[in-house]
Formats: sequence, C-alpha cells, structure tokens
Amino acid sequence: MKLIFAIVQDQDASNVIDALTEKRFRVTKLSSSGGFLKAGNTTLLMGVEEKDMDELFDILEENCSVRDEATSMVAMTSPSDSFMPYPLNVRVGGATIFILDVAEYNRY
Ligand code: 2BA
Repeated sequence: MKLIFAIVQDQDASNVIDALTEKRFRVTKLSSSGGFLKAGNTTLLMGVEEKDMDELFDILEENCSVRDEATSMVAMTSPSDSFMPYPLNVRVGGATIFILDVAEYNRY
C-alpha cells in the first residue's frame, strides 16, 4: 500500500473529492496553505493499493487545473530602505503529489 499526499487548489478540492469517493477511494481532506503564496490550498491524504494508483492519478489529472495567479512581492529598495511592491505571476500546478510506502495499515 502507498500513502499519497496531493496538494490541490481549493477551487478543485470539492470536485476531485467527489470523483474519488464515487470510485470508492478513501480520502482525508486537510486545510493547508502554500509557503510561497501564503494562500489556502487543500492537502488530500489517501491510502491506496498500488494496483489502483493509475486510476487515482487519472482522477486527479482530470479534476485539477493549472492556473496562473497574480500576486505581488515586496522588495526592499536601498538606500532609503523603503518597501516597494512589484507584480509577479506564478503558475500554480493542478496537483503536487508525494508518494510514500506504508509499513502497516489498520482500521478498527
Ligand atoms: P505555494 O508554496 O504557495 O506555491 C505556489 C506556486 O508558487 C508554486 O506552484 C510555484 O509556481 C511558485 N513557487 C513556489 N515556491 C517558489 C519559490 N521558492 N520561488 C519561485 N516560485 C515559487 P506549485 O509548484 O504548483 O505548488 C503549489 C503548492 O504545492 C505550493 O503552494 C505548496 O503548498 C505545495 N508544494 C509544491 N511543491 C512542494 C514541495 N516540494 N514541498 C511541499 N509543498 C509543496
């Protein structure tokens, strides 16, 4: 068994969870935030058998979209040491996925 962490955008979370549970995958939803944008995102925690992983990744790919986000970073200007915001576009992925081996899985 593998443990999958998938970080997805909040806008996609509801659809992807519905699609996963419809196919009988078990999912835990965690509210999270990205360190770079400091914006909310969703982390999905899923324990899956290796034979089912391709189906799970297909569902993530179908339901998670790449989006361009406009944000502003702050730069310090010298010599006055004042802070200047400047616009920045970042491409946020549909899903960032981590796959871990599971030593043991029990449900009581
Ligand atoms: P954030 O950290 O808010 O990052 C949002 C997007 O900003 C990233 O999209 C990437 O395009 C850009 N970005 C992130 N860190 C950057 C940096 N140090 N310099 C320049 N640009 C940067 P994604 O790569 O698709 O990541 C989406 C979210 O997935 C991230 O939100 C974070 O919550 C998570 N994530 C991505 N890679 C991760 C990793 N290696 N470890 C832990 N979490 C990760």
